[in-house]
Amino acid sequence: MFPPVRVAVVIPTYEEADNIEAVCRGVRAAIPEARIVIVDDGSPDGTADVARGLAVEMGPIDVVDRVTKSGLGSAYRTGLRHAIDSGAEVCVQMDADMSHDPAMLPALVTNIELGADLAIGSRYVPGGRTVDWPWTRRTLSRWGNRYAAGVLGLAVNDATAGFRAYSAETLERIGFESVQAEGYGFQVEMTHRMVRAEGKVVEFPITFRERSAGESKMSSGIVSEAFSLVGRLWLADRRGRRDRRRRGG
Ligand SMILES: Nc1nc2c(ncn2[C@@H]2O[C@H](COP(=O)(O)OP(=O)(O)O)[C@@H](O)[C@H]2O)c(=O)[nH]1
Ligand SMILES: [Mg+2]
Repeated sequence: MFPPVRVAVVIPTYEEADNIEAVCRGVRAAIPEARIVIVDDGSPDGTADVARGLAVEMGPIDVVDRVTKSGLGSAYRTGLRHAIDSGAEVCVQMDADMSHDPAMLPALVTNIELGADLAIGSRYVPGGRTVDWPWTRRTLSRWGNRYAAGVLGLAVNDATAGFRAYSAETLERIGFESVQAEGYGFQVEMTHRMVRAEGKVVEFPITFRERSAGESKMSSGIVSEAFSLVGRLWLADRRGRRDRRRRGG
């Protein structure tokens, strides 16, 4: 048997009052002992209060309140730090809108227990898929991922996925708090760091279901940030290789 692993599930929220109960119940059912960390950016619909109410009934749900909407990347940095400081050895990130099926949590966590540094819930490996996404979003996501993986040589099919588990130790090793990107760029930059640090990355197939309640916060700014980020990371890699050559390494 493996030793017990302490798991925290980090869920960033902005205006998810209609979804937060279902996702918390799903997480509890899948991994009853997991600590749930909700990072809410002052949602006007009272998401944070709904979550605090659930904590009374369901046990460890930490609500980290931030005053204004400050982006997905910084919400993850805050939530992952909170999770590690609470003693988590495995940190999961997932969306609040039920796009990520909580029933897949044990599979992601088990991959970390078995030695992976990053386990990605992947839409783009055999067995993975997206449901109810308009073809425009599916195309953007699929080709965005091909572009990022091709340019950066990542050998990862779903580098923008938001459903993933990390070993806490590796998160510290890659210095996750200095990742600057927001939106999908955050996931890409984290994946890039993990690959460059020679972390073990595995992809596990999931079905991603478009939300049925609330609204997406995706914007054209988030997409263009991710595209230009890939260019910046490529340049940084090139400079790194050149410097190593000059040092004779
Ligand atoms: N705390 C916080 N959460 C956010 C922010 N933007 C998006 N989210 C949350 O991030 C998750 C994914 O966002 P979503 O709008 O569903 O993006 P999509 O799935 O790509 O359309 C959801 O749980 C959102 O509530 C933000 O600025 N701050
Ligand atoms: Mg969503």
